[in-house]
Amino acid sequence: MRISLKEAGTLLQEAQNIVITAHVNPDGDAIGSSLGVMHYLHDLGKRVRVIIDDDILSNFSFLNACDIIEKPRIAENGEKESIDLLLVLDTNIERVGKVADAFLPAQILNIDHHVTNDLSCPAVYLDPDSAATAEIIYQLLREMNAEITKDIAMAVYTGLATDTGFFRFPNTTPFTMRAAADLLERGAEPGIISEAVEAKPFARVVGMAKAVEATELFFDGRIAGIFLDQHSTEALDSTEGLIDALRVIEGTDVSLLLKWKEENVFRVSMRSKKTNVSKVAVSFSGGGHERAAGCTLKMSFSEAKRTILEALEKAMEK
Ligand SMILES: [Mn+2]
Repeated sequence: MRISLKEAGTLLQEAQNIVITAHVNPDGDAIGSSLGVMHYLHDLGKRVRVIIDDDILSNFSFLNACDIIEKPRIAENGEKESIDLLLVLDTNIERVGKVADAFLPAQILNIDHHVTNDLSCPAVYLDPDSAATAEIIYQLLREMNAEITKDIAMAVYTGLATDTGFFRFPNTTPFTMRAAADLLERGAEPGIISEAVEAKPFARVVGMAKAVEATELFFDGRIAGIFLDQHSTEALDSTEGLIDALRVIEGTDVSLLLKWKEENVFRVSMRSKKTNVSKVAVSFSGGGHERAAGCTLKMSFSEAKRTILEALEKAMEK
């Protein structure tokens, strides 16, 4: 059921023992939003933990309390721990991994900005017009008259900045910029944040350059794609940011990254300037936003490549 921002705030205020979680493969928005709310609830004297079923990139360790993020632990007898509230951020509950099995929450509150959220949680605040979940968190904190400390400002700004490509993507609105300006006034340090978030090991920079060299163009150059089979995927320690290197190619609408995940399973990420790639992602049971979406294809490498290109060309013809 969809609820208002005020109702979401009431659920947070009423709970004492709270677990915050976000999607696996957590990005700056998932981590920044989680830590932002965590600091606020902690300042109110509540018992609050952040539990995410994945590794946290060291790029985010500059954020205060990033080191308190835990992984879920399932009790040996399978018993779930009772808590007042499970706060699910930046995804619906489908993508939180084992966190869903570890707890028995009296209430689940889902806050998200993905247009593909299926509203399956009992209480959902969904705003697909928000640039980031962090932007909703900012609104929520203002709604609750929260004191926005430097720790909160750093975390929430990180979410805003990373989901908007540092305020360049078309999801950036006047409200996003005003929120960011306000967070700067409350202590967020944009230079420190961008430097930390964008830092990459030398080997990754060189590996990415090699991957970019293998970029292929399709459909009169309107699609630019990198296709990584098992060998090429394993040669890279991360593909973070790789797809963004293709966005700048002149005449390209859709940038595409296909990478190996496991035997006959490939992960597809798409970014676009015009085409609604969330529709393409949803047609393969994925999700995301109109201009940034992803899905998983269970088939051979060559089949996956052909399948996603055909779907994209069809979507672009309209
Ligand atoms: Mn997000």
